[in-house]
Order: sequence, then C-alpha cells, then structure tokens
Amino acid sequence: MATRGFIGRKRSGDPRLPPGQYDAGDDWPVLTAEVTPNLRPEQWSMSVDGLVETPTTWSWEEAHALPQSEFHGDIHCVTTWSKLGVTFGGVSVDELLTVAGPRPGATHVLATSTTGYTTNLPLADVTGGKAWVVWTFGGQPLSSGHGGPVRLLVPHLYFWKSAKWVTRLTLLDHDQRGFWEVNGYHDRGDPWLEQRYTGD
Ligand SMILES: Nc1nc2c(c(=O)[nH]1)N[C@H]1C(S)=C(S)[C@@H](COP(=O)(O)O)O[C@H]1N2
Ligand SMILES: [Mo]
Repeated sequence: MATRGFIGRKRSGDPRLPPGQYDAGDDWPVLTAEVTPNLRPEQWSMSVDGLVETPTTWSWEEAHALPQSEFHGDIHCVTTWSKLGVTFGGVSVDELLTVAGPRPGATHVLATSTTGYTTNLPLADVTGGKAWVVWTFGGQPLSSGHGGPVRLLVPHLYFWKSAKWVTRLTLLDHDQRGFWEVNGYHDRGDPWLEQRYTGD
C-alpha cells in the first residue's frame, strides 16, 4: 500500500494539533509528581465545597447515579505530546455544580487530589460542558497510573490541569495557584495560545 506511510503517527500537519505539539499515537505517557496512590473505588469520594450553597460529597455509587456523559476529543500535555480522538466517561462538572450551587462571588476553582496535588482554574473553564470527573478511558476503567479510579478532565487546557485522583473541587472568590502553577507553569494553560510557562 503506497499510501500507508501517510496515515500513520506523528503527522505534524493535523489541524487538531496545537502549536508545538506532536501526535503520540497509541502511546500514553504517565506523568506523576507523587507516588501513585492505590485507591479503591469504595475509598474514593468527591466533594464540592467553598463558595457553594450546598457543600456536597458523593461516594462512588452516588457519583455513578448522576447523569453520565462522555468526552470525545483530544488532550495536550505541556511536554508536547497530544493524544487525538480519545474517549473518557464520567460526569460533567456542571452536574456536580447543579447540585452544589455556586454562590455569586465564586470566580475560581482549586482542584485537589487525594495525594495533595492541586491545580487552579477559572470557574468559567470548568462550566458550560468543558470539564468532567472521569472514571473510564476508551470504555474501560481508568487505570491508577492515569488517575484512576477518578480524575479531573479539562481537555481544552494543558493536561496538568486534569488532576489525577481528584477528590475535591473548592470554589473561591480569588485565584489560588496550584502545584505546577507556583512552580513556573502558566496560570491558565491554553494550548492553542501556547501558555506553557508563567509569562507566556
Ligand atoms: N495528582 C496528579 N495529577 C496530575 C499530575 C500529577 O503529577 N499528579 N500530573 C499532571 C500532568 S503534568 C499531566 S501531563 C497529566 C498526565 O496524566 P497521565 O499521567 O494520565 O498522562 O496529569 C496531570 N495531573
Ligand atoms: Mo504535563
């Protein structure tokens, strides 16, 4: 097949690739700053607290009883790999916020993992169908290395915003930078604007 080489990996001309990114194909690198926790689903819970009307905690079962949704699309790591056409399943952050009820002064979110990893986001970047709390990848349970049982997914921003082993979203009336953000990475991290480092 003469055309075979043109449909393989690492095409740089794919319009789905933001500037400076390459297509990692079937590879999915693991990037973890901490020791990977071994969390059973029964041990996991998800809390939404801070500036909300009704601070709420969901168990694994309770989270699965919420309306579920899937994300189909692309993810982009600041270390330049992207994965195109992936599928994650879980619940949208909108569903959690519908229950918890953001108060008028809430402008930002701090996501926290069971390990203590944190990352900050404007509230507008996790609402309106842009962010999920996910437990499947490609229809299979999310592996612990990739943040299972449950991770945050904010695919329109660099992947460090997608906190693995997420257990808490805290709504705030100010921006409070997280782990990588205080260590020189950009506060927002839009891959299409190449917001990699502070000042980009
Ligand atoms: N808890 C936690 N979440 C995290 C990280 C981490 O070190 N710890 N790394 C971030 C970074 S830099 C990236 S690129 C992605 C990597 O996710 P992956 O290991 O599933 O590829 O997770 C993000 N979420
Ligand atoms: Mo990353």
